[in-house]
Amino acid sequence: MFLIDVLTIFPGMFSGILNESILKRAIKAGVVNVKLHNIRDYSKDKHHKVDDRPFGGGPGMVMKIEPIYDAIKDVLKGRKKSIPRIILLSPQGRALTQDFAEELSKNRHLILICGHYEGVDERVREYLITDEVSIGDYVLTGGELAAMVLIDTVVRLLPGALGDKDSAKSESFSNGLLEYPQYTRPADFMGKRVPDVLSSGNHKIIEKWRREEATKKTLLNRPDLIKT
Ligand code: 9D3
Repeated sequence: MFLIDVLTIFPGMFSGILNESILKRAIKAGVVNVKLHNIRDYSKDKHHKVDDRPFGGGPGMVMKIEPIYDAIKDVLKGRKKSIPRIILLSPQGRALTQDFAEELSKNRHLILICGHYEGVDERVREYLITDEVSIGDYVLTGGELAAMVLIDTVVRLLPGALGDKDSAKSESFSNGLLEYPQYTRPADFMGKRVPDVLSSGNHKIIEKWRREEATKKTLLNRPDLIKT
C-alpha cells in the first residue's frame, strides 16, 4: 500500500481532504494510508518550540532542524528498505506538474514536510530531503495547503483510487488543450440554449466544434500551452 507521512504543525488542517470524496474512498479501499505527525510532538524543549530566531538577524522565525529530524527518524524506524521520497513543500521548490505527480505516484512512500514561518533551517534542505516542491507562484501561509494539493493529485493516480468510470475518462492536458465546453439538460435554461451542433447527431461536426472551442479557450486563458 502507498504510504504518505505528513509532518506538520497543523495536522487538523488535513481532516477535510482525508474525510471526503475520492481520498476518503482511497483510504477506505486500502489504496493509500495517510499518517499525520505533529512536528511539535518531537520538540524536546519544555515549551515545545519548533522555530527560533535567524542567525545573522532579520525578521521572522525559522523552523528548527531537530524536531524535523526526529520526526523523520521516527517515521523511518522499522522500515529500512522503503526508500521514501522526502519532500519539503516550500516557495523555493520546483513547480508541481502533472508529470512530476506521475513520477511521485510510482514510489511507495512519501514523507511530506510542511514549512512555516519565514522558512526552514537550510540544513533540512541539505541533509534531510530528496525533493523541494512548490505548487505555484503565489504566497501561502504555510506548506499544508500545498501538501494537500500534492496528496490529491498523486493519490488519484494510484491504481484503484478512482472509480471505473472516472479512470477511463481522458485527462485534461492530454491533448495539450483545455477541455471543450460541456452541457447537460435542460436544453433551455431561462432562454439560454445549448449549442444546436451538439444535438445534430453529426459526430464529425461535433468533434470539429469541440476542437475549435477548446483551442479558443486555450488561446484566451492559457496561451502558454500553445506557444512553442
Ligand atoms: C519572506 C519571503 N517569503 C518567501 C516567498 C517567506 C515565506 C512565505 C510563505 C515563507 C513561507 C511561506 C509559506 N508557503 C509555503 O510554505 C509554501 C508555498 C507557497 O507559499 N506557495 C506555493 N507553494 C508553496 S509550497 C509551500
